Amino acid sequence: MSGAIVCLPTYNERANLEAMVHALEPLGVRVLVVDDNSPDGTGEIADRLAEEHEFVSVLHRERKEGLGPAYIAGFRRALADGAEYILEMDCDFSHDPADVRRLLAACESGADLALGSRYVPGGGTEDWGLVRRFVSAGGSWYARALLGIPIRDLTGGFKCYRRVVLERMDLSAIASKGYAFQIETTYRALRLGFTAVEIPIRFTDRTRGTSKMSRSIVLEAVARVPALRFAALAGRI
Ligand SMILES: Nc1nc2c(ncn2[C@@H]2O[C@H](COP(=O)(O)OP(=O)(O)OP(=O)(O)O)[C@@H](O)[C@H]2O)c(=O)[nH]1
Ligand SMILES: [Mg+2]
Repeated sequence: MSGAIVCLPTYNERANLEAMVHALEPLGVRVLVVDDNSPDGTGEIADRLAEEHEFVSVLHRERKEGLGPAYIAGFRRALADGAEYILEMDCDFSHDPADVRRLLAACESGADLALGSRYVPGGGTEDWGLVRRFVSAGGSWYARALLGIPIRDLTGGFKCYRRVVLERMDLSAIASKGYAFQIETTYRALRLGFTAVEIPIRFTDRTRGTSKMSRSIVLEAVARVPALRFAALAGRI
């Protein structure tokens, strides 16, 4: 069994989870579903899949607290389970499961952190309207400018970490819940001296289930970016 674990956070993903697990099966990775007590029964589907497949396991959390806390719980479990590489991925097919191999290959050939990136040549978004494009691209531009780091796509949620990156990161200090979590984890990794590479990906809109993106998630990111910069200036990260 490969040393890679894909953390799949789920909240009301009953229409996507089983297909996603089957899409990941041929890749030889382990899958850790992190479900926040989804009212639509995603957690029970995850339990059944874990019974049927040795490569699948489930972490049940009491309540929905956002992506950040779900991923942190998943990272801790993946580290405890001995994963060499730990991946983040949405469970709505916006991220192409086949790209897991490309992110893993980047880490296997030396990168500490591989980022699925929409904003490098070869990457992009499909089906997005102007507003969504503007919010996403503007968000990455804003974070890049304020933090002073050369990463084009800072808010993406398709990532592969080499184990040591998460071991060295102070996971309990991470307060971000939504997109800010993606910015914060990448920034912390770079501050620790790790290397990041951007791997071009095509991002497609979900066709099943509903988005959990909200205005408060965007506003959190807007506020967290300067807070992160100040924390770095003060030597706290
Ligand atoms: N465990 C857990 N998973 C979550 C939570 N919020 C979102 N997710 C999952 O995180 C992934 C990404 O969430 P989405 O709702 O697709 O949000 P998004 O990708 O930022 O926004 P869209 O592009 O509009 O879909 C999906 O697999 C969700 O089910 C949460 O609070 N807890
Ligand atoms: Mg999504």
